[in-house]
Amino acid sequence: MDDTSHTNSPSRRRFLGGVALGGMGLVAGRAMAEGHAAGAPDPLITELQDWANGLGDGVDATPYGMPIRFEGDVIRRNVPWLTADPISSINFTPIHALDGTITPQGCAFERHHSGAIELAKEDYRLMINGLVDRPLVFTYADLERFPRVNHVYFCECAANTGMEWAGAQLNGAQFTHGMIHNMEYTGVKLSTLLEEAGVNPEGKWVYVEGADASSNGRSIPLEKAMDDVIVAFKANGEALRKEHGYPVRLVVPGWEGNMWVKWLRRIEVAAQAVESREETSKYTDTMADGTSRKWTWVMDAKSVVTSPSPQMPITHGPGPLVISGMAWSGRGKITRVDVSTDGGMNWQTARLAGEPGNKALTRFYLDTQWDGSEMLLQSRAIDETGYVQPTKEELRAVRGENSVYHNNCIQTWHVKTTGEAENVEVS
Ligand SMILES: Nc1nc2c(c(=O)[nH]1)N[C@H]1C(S)=C(S)[C@@H](COP(=O)(O)O)O[C@H]1N2
Ligand SMILES: [Mo]
Repeated sequence: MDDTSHTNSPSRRRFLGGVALGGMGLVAGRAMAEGHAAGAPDPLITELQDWANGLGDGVDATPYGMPIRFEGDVIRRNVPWLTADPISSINFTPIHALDGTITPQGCAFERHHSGAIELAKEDYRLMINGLVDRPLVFTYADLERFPRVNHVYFCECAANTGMEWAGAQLNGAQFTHGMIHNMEYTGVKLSTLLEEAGVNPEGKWVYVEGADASSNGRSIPLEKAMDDVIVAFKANGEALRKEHGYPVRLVVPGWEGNMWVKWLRRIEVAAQAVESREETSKYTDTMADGTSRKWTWVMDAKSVVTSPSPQMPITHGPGPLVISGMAWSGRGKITRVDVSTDGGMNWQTARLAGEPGNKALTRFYLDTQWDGSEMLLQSRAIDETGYVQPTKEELRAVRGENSVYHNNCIQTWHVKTTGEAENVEVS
């Protein structure tokens, strides 16, 4: 619990807006974190409460349970001005309010190009055609007869954090980093189905598309398709929700979300990538010199402090403080996460909760003591390839400010003496 991160260095960096960090003083009037150790008796302890004086709901009150009403603001949220309409739009996972690693489907972000469609299992067909020995069509029931796998993976939209390139913009981890979810998928390996169809030697790519109007057609190298891609029908133990591709979606571990085709209807084995279609050129990154980075499928290591953060202010005074966040890498496992409370001058190694998963979210904690002074809170992820999450300056130096996709830079929250937090940049 020893917090070694605070220094009084005069060279302490300034953050956007030009305000220098203040002193180290405690907040006036703030009590230490403690219960009702002394003083007036607590009626919640001494008095009989309503909920103990009558009966609760019977077992059939909610055949399918929803979160209790007190958690009613832990929901997906949209930023209306980002896109023209909610049909071809995106919303954000309330990552600031979640803990652990698994994202409940009910609040996992959605991204649709032509809306979430309703497709019954009975009407579901999956076709494999192209450069195969036997073109095949599977029903949903057919898919259930192949050997199954279970894996936890994150799915991150390539546009996650995309609004933050030019400057700190959206005030909340939900909005800056919420185009991500992490679920346990059950399904059949794509390689199992491709082997059933028999891929011809000329086959080097698969073109995958969905049953919705946009089709969201994408080309995936055969090597990846045969590696860890899953044709999934369950998430977190239950059927996929409509908005996540019911009844079947593609899971493309570690790769950008747009390749995770929902309402999967066709897989065509091809000699080349289908590039002529408009969609395949959408997810390119514009570099500082105007050229494009293309086929940047893998999501690089990234992390964010989810609490404290703008939507999760510190509501207690100085004393014990749990700093929490999540880290992930499309290249494998997270090996270390560092946390800084002074804008990246000093770093402490955070505690990883549980074994880091492969291409899955890892939860980290820094159990620290807050002295009540301002903090410039950051986290920095390192993955098993040795890759270190870059600062915003480092990333801009390579990609410029005109990029939209693949912004995996270190995020800074300015935590004030009041405990409130704000999205800022250090420079
Ligand atoms: N068929 C289909 N699949 C799709 C899309 C779509 O619009 N249609 N959107 C893609 C994009 S851009 C992303 S980021 C992910 C989001 O998955 P989710 O809605 O389950 O969060 O789905 C991908 N798969
Ligand atoms: Mo996306």
